Amino acid sequence: MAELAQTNGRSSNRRRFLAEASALATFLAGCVRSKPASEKSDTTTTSGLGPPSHLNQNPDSRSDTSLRHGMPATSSTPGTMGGGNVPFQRFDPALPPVSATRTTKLHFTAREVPLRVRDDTVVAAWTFEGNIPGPILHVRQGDTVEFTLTNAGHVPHSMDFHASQLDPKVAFRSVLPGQSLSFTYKPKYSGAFLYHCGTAPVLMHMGSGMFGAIIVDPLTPLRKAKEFVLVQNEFYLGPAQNGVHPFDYNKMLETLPDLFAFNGRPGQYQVAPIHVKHGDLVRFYVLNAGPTHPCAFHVVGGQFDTVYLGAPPANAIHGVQTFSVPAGGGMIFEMEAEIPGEFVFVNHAFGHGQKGAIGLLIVEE
Ligand SMILES: [Cu+2]
Repeated sequence: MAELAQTNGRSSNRRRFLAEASALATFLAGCVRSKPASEKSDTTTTSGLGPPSHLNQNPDSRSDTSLRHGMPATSSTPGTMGGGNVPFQRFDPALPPVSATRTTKLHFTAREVPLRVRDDTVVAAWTFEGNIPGPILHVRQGDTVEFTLTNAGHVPHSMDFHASQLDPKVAFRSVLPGQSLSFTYKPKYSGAFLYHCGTAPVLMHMGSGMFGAIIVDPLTPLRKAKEFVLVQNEFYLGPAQNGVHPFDYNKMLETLPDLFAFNGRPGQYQVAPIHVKHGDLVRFYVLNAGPTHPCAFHVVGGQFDTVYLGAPPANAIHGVQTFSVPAGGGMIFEMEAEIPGEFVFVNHAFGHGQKGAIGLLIVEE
C-alpha cells in the first residue's frame, strides 16, 4: 500500500483551529506519560526533547480520572473558529484493495480539524489523517506493517493497533506535538481490527474521533464479495461555538450520546445508500470504536449466512439475525443478496440506531 499522503485543503482553517486548541495542550500534556530515555525505542524519530519534568508526576496517566478537579473537558475551545465553510463529504465504506506487497509502509499524521458530520453539525475533531474514522487499511495475515505517526496537533497523541502484539509502553506511547514515532509489526491473526489513539484520557481521544479500521485478510482469501467497512462511534457534543461543536468529556463519562454513526456521519448511508447487485455476496466488516456502547448489528429483512467472530475462516457461526460487536471489537458479517430490494442495516439497539447508526443497502436487480 502506498504511503498515505497528508492532504487537507483547508489549511488556513486548520491553522486557526489549532491556534484555538492550543490552550488545551497545557492540560492534556499533563496526561502524557513520559519515559526514561533507556525505554525509548531506537526507531523513534523524535527530537529527543522530553516533556517537562513535572509531567513525570502522573505515572497513572492512562486513567480516565485524570480530568478531575475542574480541568477543561472539551476537545477544543473554538473561540473565533468558524465551521460554516467546512464541506460535508460522505465517507466511502468500500474496502480498498489489499496491499500489493507484503510490506505496508504507513505514515499517519494526527490532526485536530473541524469536520462536518451532518449538514447542520461541525465538530472539533481529533483525527488520524484529518477524518473520522481514519483511513481504512487492508493487509494480509503475516504482512509487515511499518508505521509512523507524526503529531501535527497541539496535544499529545498516539497509536494503538488492535491487529498487533506489541509492548504498549514502547509502541503505543504518546507523541508530543511536532514529533514522530515509528514501530513495526506483523498481524498474527486475520480479522477486522480497530486502531485508535491511546493517549490518556483514552475516552477523550477516542470520543473525539481518533480511531479507524485495519482489515487483515487470511492467507487463503475469503470468497469474492462486495466488501464494506462500517465503524460505529458515538458523539458527545458540547454547545456550538461559532458553528463548531467541541466534544464534551463529561458527557462521555455519562455515556448518553447525542448521536451515533457508521463511519463518522450519522445516517449518511440513508441519504447516499450502499449499492450491490442481486446475487452478490455482501461482506460487512463491522467495527465498534465506541467509546462505550455495543453495536447490535442487524439487516432488516435479511439474515447473516455467516458471522466470523474472529480470525476467519474459523470462528464462523451461521443463520444469525443480530450479533453484538463490543466497543473495541470487530466482526465480519456475510449475507447473500438473494432478493432485490432496500434493506436497512442498523444497530438494533434502536435508541442508538435512531440516533444515527443506521443505513440502507440497496440490492439492485
Ligand atoms: Cu489522541
